[in-house]
Amino acid sequence: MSLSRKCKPSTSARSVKAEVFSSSTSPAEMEAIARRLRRHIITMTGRAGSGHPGGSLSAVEILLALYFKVMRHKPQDPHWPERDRFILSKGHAAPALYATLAECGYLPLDELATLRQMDSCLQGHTDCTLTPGVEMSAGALGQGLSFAIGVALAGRLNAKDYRVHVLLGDGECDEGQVWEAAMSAAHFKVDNLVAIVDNNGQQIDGWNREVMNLDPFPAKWQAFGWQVIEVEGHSIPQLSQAFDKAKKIKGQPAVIIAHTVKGKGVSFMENNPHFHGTAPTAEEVKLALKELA
Ligand SMILES: Cc1ncc(C[n+]2csc(CCOP(=O)(O)OP(=O)(O)O)c2C)c(N)n1
Repeated sequence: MSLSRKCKPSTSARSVKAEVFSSSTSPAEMEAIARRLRRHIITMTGRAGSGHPGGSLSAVEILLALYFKVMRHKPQDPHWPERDRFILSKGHAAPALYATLAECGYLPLDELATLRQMDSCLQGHTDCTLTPGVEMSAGALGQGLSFAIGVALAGRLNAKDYRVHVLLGDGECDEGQVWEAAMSAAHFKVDNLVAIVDNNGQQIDGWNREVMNLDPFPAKWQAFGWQVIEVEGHSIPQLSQAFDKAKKIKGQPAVIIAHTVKGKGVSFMENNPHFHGTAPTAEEVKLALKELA
């Protein structure tokens, strides 16, 4: 017996209107959506009493740029064969992805309140059999880049022009599989693929430089045959430009190293490893929502 159910279809005005998402969302609207995404992340994890708020908050603008500016996709048709793909490799940041999918219209906003419940379609880590718009079940770190390369190569074999985007954590890059995959993407000249690293400098136990130093991080990707683009990861214009630039790179994969802040947007969560995998208390939810009002 399955303990989880599929999400209800969305009936939001946005999703009914949206055929293919276009990049017409204004900067002010983008800022408002970013704030809403952060509010969703706080409310969802606070209500669930568990989850990963820190690495969800750091990824907000990356997801926003992709889903509202960069990618070609149809919320009403999650399996549309021509869609650009987004793969969340750091699967613990599921709240950020669920909030983004709900804001786009893949699922109703009120589903967000069910995060991590036994019968919810929104599990603590992503499950592609339950949530519309989720491309890969994740949670075991290190696998998403390999998966994304497979999806990108399939696109090439099938003469499809979709692009594949995969979001990794920087702590996740401690995994050897990431570098095996990186090597193969360069070898096979996978240029319909963009990896984004949410470079917030922290992982589960604190700062990367203390747990496992990744430096020199951009030089490592370059040495593995990737084009590296570095951006301020909370700037939508910089992210959008980086994705445009990545699209023009031929014969080589591209990685966007997005410099971000873990817990971004909530003063007491920023750069605080406690909120890697701990939900805010009811009091902290109140304080956070006040800051994000
Ligand atoms: C294979 C594997 N090992 C360990 C974990 C436990 N774990 C969950 S999140 C995390 C830290 C990830 O750090 P990072 O990728 O930097 O994520 P972010 O800081 O962006 O949340 C770890 C070790 C896991 N999910 N998978």
